Amino acid sequence: MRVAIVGASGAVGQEFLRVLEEQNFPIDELLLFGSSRSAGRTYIFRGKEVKVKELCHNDDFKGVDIAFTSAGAGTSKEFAETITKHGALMIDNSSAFRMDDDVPLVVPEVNGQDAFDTPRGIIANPNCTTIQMVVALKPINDLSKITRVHVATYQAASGAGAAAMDELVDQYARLSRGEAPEVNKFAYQLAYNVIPHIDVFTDNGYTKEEMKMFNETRKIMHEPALSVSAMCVRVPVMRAHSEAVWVETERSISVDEAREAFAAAEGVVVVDDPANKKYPMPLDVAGCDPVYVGRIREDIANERGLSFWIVGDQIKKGAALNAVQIAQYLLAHGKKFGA
Ligand code: 11C
Repeated sequence: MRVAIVGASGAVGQEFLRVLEEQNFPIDELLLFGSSRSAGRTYIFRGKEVKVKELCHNDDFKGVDIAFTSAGAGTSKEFAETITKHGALMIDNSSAFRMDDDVPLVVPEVNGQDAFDTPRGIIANPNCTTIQMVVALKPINDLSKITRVHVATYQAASGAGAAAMDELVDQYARLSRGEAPEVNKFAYQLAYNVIPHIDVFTDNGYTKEEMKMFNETRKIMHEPALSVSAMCVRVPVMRAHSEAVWVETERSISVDEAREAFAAAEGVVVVDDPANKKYPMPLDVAGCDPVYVGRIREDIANERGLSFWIVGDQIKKGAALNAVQIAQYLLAHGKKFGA
């Protein structure tokens, strides 16, 4: 199997290298692509150096079976044809094609089967906040249809990329020296702050990030009428997103029932023992694969409501791992590559 990573030098690109190794993904040859700036850099994969090639409009993707792309929506749009024209399956981490009817938007634990319907040779990986939320919504929705979701997010710097993570570290360092922090990647200083603004604002007062949670959740869960109201907030955390979630279901679900369903759900780990101060936190979850759920309780403001707290590593399950799991799902369910 020939596998390519596009955007190899970015935070998600680097995570692809780690996840493909960790998952022992079947690869005969790995190709790395990036911008002219990152071309020529080398990275180690399974003990061997691999050099980054510049992404160009040529035939470099001939013979590639799967291309994991994470270089921004503009690059994905510009290079989709170049990447897929010889038959490579593009698993795209950007927002470029997520809401296109002829591109499946996939979280394997929820709608893995959709990954087989790829008329354009493209599968979209959802937004990180959506991925971790739908993994947790699925077992509840299986008990009783969810009619409404409210969610407040606490999103790490990693969501804005490697340079943003560096900026957060640098802001704390400068402030500790009594210097003014540099602000480039966020709207304001993030160190010692929270910023209720991720991506751009849309006409309805929600941000694009919040509308992604609304639209993507409906598409992945095949629930076109589901209401999802999100408030997305950037917090000075390095690399795992947290979410406070309130759901309303058609019938009321007890906490015990919910806890049992979460515990049995694929990709979910329950950490819920408040008496012993046990609940998921980003510091503990960074670098881990599952979505962690805790603080499971009845919503005292809604008799058919449940509330819980979820934490997932944004670069792993929120990005690279989910994309690799899509490919693993296809392989496990009979898709042939390189035939
Ligand atoms: C963030 N969720 O935390 C965003 C990053 O649509 O893939 C991912 C943006 C996307 O800033």
